[in-house]
Amino acid sequence: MVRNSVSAQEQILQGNRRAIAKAITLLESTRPESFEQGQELLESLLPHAGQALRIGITGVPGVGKSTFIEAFGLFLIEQGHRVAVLAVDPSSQLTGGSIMGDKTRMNELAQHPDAFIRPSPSSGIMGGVARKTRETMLVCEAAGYDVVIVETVGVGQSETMVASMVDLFLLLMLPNAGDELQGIKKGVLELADLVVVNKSDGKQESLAKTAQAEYRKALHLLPSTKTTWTPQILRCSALEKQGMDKIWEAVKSFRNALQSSGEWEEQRQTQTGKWMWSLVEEGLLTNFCNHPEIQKQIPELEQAVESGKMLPTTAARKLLDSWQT
Ligand SMILES: Nc1nc2c(ncn2[C@@H]2O[C@H](COP(=O)(O)OP(=O)(O)OP(=O)(O)O)[C@@H](O)[C@H]2O)c(=O)[nH]1
Ligand SMILES: [Mg+2]
Repeated sequence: MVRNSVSAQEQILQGNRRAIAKAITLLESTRPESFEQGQELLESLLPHAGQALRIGITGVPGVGKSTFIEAFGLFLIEQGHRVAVLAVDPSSQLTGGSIMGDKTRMNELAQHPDAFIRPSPSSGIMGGVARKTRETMLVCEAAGYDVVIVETVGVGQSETMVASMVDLFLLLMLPNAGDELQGIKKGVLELADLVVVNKSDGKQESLAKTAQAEYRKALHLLPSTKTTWTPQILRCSALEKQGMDKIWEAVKSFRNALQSSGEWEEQRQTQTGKWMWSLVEEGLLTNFCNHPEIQKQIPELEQAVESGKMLPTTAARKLLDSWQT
């Protein structure tokens, strides 16, 4: 097994796509032995990861995320980069995901030898999706992808999760500002380092300009999450592949600003620390739920709490007491 994982490591470091896909499958596996093997492989890859620029992208359904990633990804490849695209879709286990649509909208990118596209892991809980996405990101980085894009289609919780694993968070918006500001949760706007008004083409171009001005005002009123960066508002047309250069310039100024102030490294360190704690939390919870004594009590206590016969505090205390003894 050890020899196996050494050669798998080498293949991944050389950028072998099959080996990358196999590693990701191992990491997503629910079978304990595959999982162990995956973790071992991941640990051997970690020293080679961390060099990429990590970009989170979000926006309401239909804003043009897939079209944008296709245009932006191809632009980056033209500039000599290698691009990995990972999707986080908490609803994918219910709907089957938007993967089918994405395959057609990211057609050229999906087939490009310098791109790697991976749909959302379909694990039930958000914590599981977060872990798998982060691990996939690290495998891709070790394989030499120097720009990693993490796309999320959720509105709400998944954005915060993605923001906790990327360097820059990009929010795509529609040109009709009024509706949009209501559709997007305020907390999500606050996470954005870059706001890009998409579909700035044809008849919608003047609307997009108005929207740009509106968002400038709106963002002005919000607290910035970074000390050394003020969020920028740009426009583009993903469909016509216009505006990609300006967005990339903004991404690079963001990186320069944060790297020279030390905020870049600081953010990465904070994220790594939080990552450790989320693994600890996950481990504790699994351990807790697998405890035979606790498993026995859960249905009854849950029922008692839900029907109002027992206080949640009492039930939680009972469970925790059983765990500790
Ligand atoms: N006019 C115009 N249409 C666009 C642009 N970008 C995307 N579209 C169109 O908007 C629609 C939705 O685009 P998608 O890229 O699928 O949007 P999405 O955000 O990925 O949508 P979901 O995957 O459903 O969340 C498609 O019909 C696109 O052709 C653009 O820049 N201009
Ligand atoms: Mg899409």
